Amino acid sequence: MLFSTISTTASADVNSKASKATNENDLRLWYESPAEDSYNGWEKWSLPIGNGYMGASVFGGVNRERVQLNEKTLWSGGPSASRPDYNGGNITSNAIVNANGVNVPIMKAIQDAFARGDTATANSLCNKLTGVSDDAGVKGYGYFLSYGNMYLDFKNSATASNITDYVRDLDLYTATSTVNYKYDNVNYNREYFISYPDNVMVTKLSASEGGKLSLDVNIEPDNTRGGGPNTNNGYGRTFTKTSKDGLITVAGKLTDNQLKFNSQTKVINTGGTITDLADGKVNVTNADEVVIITSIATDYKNDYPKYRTGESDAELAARVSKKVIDATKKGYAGLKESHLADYQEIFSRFDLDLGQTPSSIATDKLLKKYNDGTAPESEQRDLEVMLFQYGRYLSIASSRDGSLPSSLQGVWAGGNNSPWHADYHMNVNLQMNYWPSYSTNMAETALPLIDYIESLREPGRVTAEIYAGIKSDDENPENGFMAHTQNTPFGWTAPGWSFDWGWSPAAVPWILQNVWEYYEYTGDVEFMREKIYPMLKEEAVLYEQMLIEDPETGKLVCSPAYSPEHGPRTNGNTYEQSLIWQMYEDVITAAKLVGEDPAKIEKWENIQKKLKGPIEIGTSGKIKEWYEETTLGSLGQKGHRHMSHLLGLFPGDLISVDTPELLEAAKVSLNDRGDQSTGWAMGQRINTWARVGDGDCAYSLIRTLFKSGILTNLWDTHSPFQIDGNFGMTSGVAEMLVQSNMGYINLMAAMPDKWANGSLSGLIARGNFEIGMEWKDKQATKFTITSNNGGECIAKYENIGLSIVKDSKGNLVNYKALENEKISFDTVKCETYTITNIPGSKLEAPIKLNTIEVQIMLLI
Ligand code: FUC
Ligand code: CA
Repeated sequence: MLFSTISTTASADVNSKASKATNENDLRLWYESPAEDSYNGWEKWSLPIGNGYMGASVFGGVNRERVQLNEKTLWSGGPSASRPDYNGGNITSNAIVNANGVNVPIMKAIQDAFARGDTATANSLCNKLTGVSDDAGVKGYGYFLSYGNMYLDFKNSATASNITDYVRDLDLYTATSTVNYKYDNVNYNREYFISYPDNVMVTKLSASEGGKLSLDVNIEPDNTRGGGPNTNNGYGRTFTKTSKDGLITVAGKLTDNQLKFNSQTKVINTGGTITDLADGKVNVTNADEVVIITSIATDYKNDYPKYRTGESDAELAARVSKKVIDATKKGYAGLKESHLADYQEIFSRFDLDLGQTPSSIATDKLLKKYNDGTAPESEQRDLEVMLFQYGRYLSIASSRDGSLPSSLQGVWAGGNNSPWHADYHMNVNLQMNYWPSYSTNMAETALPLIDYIESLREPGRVTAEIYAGIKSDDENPENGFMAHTQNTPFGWTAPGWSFDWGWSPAAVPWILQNVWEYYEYTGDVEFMREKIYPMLKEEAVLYEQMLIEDPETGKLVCSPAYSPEHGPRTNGNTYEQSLIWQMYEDVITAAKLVGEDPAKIEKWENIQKKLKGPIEIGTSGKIKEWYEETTLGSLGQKGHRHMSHLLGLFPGDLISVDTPELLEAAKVSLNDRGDQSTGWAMGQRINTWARVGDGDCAYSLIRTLFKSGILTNLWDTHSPFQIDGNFGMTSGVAEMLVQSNMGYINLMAAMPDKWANGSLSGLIARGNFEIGMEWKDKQATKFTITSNNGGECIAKYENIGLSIVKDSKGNLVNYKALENEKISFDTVKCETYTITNIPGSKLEAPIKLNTIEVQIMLLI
């Protein structure tokens, strides 16, 4: 085995993979040198672990190990003693006096100006339709901050140049990172994981000889501004650090908003001695093995308007302390077992085989070979499957029930000045973070998103009242909430401080698609009734009041509008109209399912019918992005990274293979946008080309993404590092394999030539059907469909109407052959159906017989 040399130093339990793995390097990111100790090293080379609440990035330094620590709620901004009037960024006096001397929200005045044909006034009034500017960093927009670093300073003379067999890795089967090397004939091993069930980070140090571990353990809060724009990011903090009985306690608060934080790090030695040092570090001398347990928390709570748990310093400390004490009692083996059980239960649900062979070269080298075209096919597949599964890994690591959702950088920040504040952007980014959650069988990782969007309702009502004049009160409770391009965990729902990037009310209808899809995939009606429908309904009610009649067409339009992030300012656009259409589509379906609000359903159906657009084809044969667009490029920029006018194709349902004319126009628009773009934008293009049904185009986008959008640690880069593109890639691959948004399961929907042979299991289609597939020479040989909820299954594949369907007992299942290569059959909950004997696509004009006859014919 070529790769055996790199595994000799790892301890046995680290190498024991889930049963699927056939090879040490299967789904393993690995490198032969440490990440450089710098921001650049963090961004491109460090390896991320996390449990939704906490994140850490392992550098793997030889003499000095650095583990960057993150806690998802450590945010500056929001309510503060220094900002008694914090109001989520809303400008409270956002009203103007109209010609009649009456106060009206600016939005209304802009609409009136558009209606009068006075676009100059409309344009200039848009400049007022903003939130509070927080360029100076004092109004409370805030930053996701870095907690700090754990440093392990080893007391030997090992350096990068006098050791051998150095390997650090991240194993996606075990969600564990290790560092291994050989120094002076001793094998040293470090292991790191963050457990969700126990909410602690566990570090284990071992060596092949006793008494070899001597080091100082240090937790260093991040009290530096960090590089980047010269703003006040609120990084400053006061804290105390003490060590006692091997426990390092850091306790303090952020100066900006008085947010309390506490971390406790317990150092446990086997053999040797342990000493508390005066500066709050812990020294270990001559130990055989060391286990370090870390837990971090803040007193943040996603509860408007205070956003605090109300805990005292002592109560917060006690909460963290309990985690560490419980984990210490449980011990390393027990912690590892719980971590693996929890993580693998989710991760192992989806398996993808594209004929890959795990490469025997380090991941950064493989990436290079992939990009310069010298990697053999099987290694190309290896990297493609790895990036796909990495997106699933990153979801599980950055978004778990009870945590805030995954932000622009998941749960990782390498300093206090993260790009775009590492916030929640909703004009594409947060949506993309959750595109793969359901189809790749990790629905529970989307719960933080659903909770978070729900938490925007209360502050969002204030924004709706101030900006759109739509008020929620006792008479009209839950009368509509608004949020825009960017928001924070402190309910910042105001538009941004510049209209042109900041105004985007349709961001909420858009993110509600991610919320609604939880129901579509899981079929959990009760959850939908309690949690999802009320959100959709409130938004539908908002738009009942916000839509106005377009003076030219008499249709309903939301105005003003701005296509992210290139405008221009118009009276409605395709972005907003198609998202509003989809929101009504989903809320109507939801209301019918829960059997509520018949009057509303009628009203919403009328509104939906009267919507301007949503999709129009222009003179250049493209999907128009603006209704006043003449030829391609006559408004806005050609080739722009955002594809907001194509949201009806993906993730929406307005344009599909079933609307060929619109689909053709969408292709013109897609080609106009081009392949080369920023990381997330290429992620979006993969999904969109997959919906076109063009697997080769989608595949070529994956190659382009690898070339210019993937860093050596396989994080996606915009640039800089932005995690959405990772999730976009994973979702895109799932869309290439199977689609289910058009009322049926479209099997092998967009297979590229490069993936001619393969198999998969565990892909989820809407209706909670779990799909397995096997294919050879691009021809399906077998489908399995497990019906998790029962109900009718409609599946589409070429010649599927001539195949054989059997249940798990081998009984033939009677199906109806439908038009357009579809079949339909009733399913029993928890039963698995196998579809085989699918005639190859070469078959000429298959005669459609009734099912029984076909099955009999094929059996004899
Ligand atoms: C959107 C994009 C940018 C960037 C930012 C975080 O506004 O247009 O490219 O990804 O989000
Ligand atoms: Ca949909």
